[in-house]
Order: sequence, then structure tokens, then C-alpha cells
Amino acid sequence: MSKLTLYHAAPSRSSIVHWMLEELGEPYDIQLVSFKKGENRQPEFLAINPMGKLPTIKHGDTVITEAAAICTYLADEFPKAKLNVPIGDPRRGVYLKWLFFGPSCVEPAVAERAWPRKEVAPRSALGFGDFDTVMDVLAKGVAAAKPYLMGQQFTAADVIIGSNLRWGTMFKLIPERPEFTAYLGRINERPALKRVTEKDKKLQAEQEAGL
Ligand SMILES: N[C@@H](CCC(=O)N[C@@H](CS)C(=O)NCC(=O)O)C(=O)O
Repeated sequence: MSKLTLYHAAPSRSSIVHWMLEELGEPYDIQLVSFKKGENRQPEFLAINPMGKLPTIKHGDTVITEAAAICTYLADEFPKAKLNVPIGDPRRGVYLKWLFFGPSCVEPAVAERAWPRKEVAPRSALGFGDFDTVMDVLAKGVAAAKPYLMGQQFTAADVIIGSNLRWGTMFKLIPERPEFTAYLGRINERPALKRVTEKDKKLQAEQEAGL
């Protein structure tokens, strides 16, 4: 089987993929990349991901970047874990909607709230529209999650939307709403997420100690 390697810094968006890999249950290696030492801007890493960003994974000779693309890829590549909604299943459209909604709507809406633009951009020109609508759509979506976005099945879409909500509420950039709290309560019970949180704490300490 082709080797899976996660290029990782804890905590960062690569923790999203770390969580996904734990859900997957396939063997993987971690290659730590230090932002502090600028390793992500070194030629060796830029040869792998010219964006100089994490997460990045290597599966055999294939390099995949962008957290949501990586989660979609892993879920489809390892269907035994049942983290995808396969082609042909009528639920796949909604599943893909949530996978794309994270990076194309939630992340830019939250980033704009954190670092407002000097000049207000027209709603129609912004892919996410506006912050309040994104939050309303998200709240309605997770309120209907029984218990997960795709129903009984936990999928890669929960890894993406769950990570966005965890990060956004932690930094108080996403408002506390009962719908978010209830969904996050269920997400935080995932054993794979608990394992990753512990592992990431150790990896962060190792990186900070310069090991
Ligand atoms: N669009 C990318 C964003 C990745 C990203 O911005 N990662 C940050 C860490 S959270 C990073 O690598 N920052 C280092 C840098 O830009 O120098 C994704 O969703 O995976």
C-alpha cells in the first residue's frame, strides 16, 4: 500500500487532516514542519507545496494540498472507513456542499470579521455573501444534523465543518449559538478527535522545545 505522510504543525489547519487520518484508521507518518524556523518557506518544502502552506499530504507519489480537498480525497480513497458519500448516492450533493462551504464561505467570512477590509466589498462580489447569512445557513445546517451533517453517518464533511466551528468559536470569531454548541458537543465526543487533540499537544510541545 502507498505510504501516507502528513506534513504537519500543531496547532494549525493541518490538525484538521490529522483528525481525518485518525478517523480513517490507516497507518500514516507525520513530518513536522516548523513555521517558527521558516521550514515551510525552504526550497525543500516549496518543492512539495509551492504555496508554502500546511496541511500537505503525500500519498505514494501524489501530493495533495488544501484541507477540504485532502479530506475529500482520503474519504474517497479509503471507502472502507465510510467517511464519504459515494458517487451515485443522492446524498452526495449535500455532502459536497458542506465540504466546499467550509473553505469557500465559513473561512473567508470569519477572516473578514477578524481582519475587516478598509473598503466594504459588495455582497454580490464576495463568494460567501455576508457573515450573518453564512452563520444562519451554518446554524440551520448543524441544527438539522442528527447527529451529523449527513445523518447517522459521520463523514469528511463533519471534519471540515466541525473544525471550522471549533476554531471559530475558540477564538470568539464565530458567535455562540445553541445550534453550534449542541453540534460541537457531539463532535468533541469523537474518540479520534480526542486522540488527535492529545497527540497535537505533545507535538506542539516538541516543536516549541525545538526537538
Ligand atoms: N487554503 C489552505 C490554507 C492553508 C493555510 O493557510 N495554512 C496555514 C496554517 S493554518 C499556513 O500554512 N500558514 C503558513 C504560511 O502561510 O506561511 C487550506 O485550506 O488548506
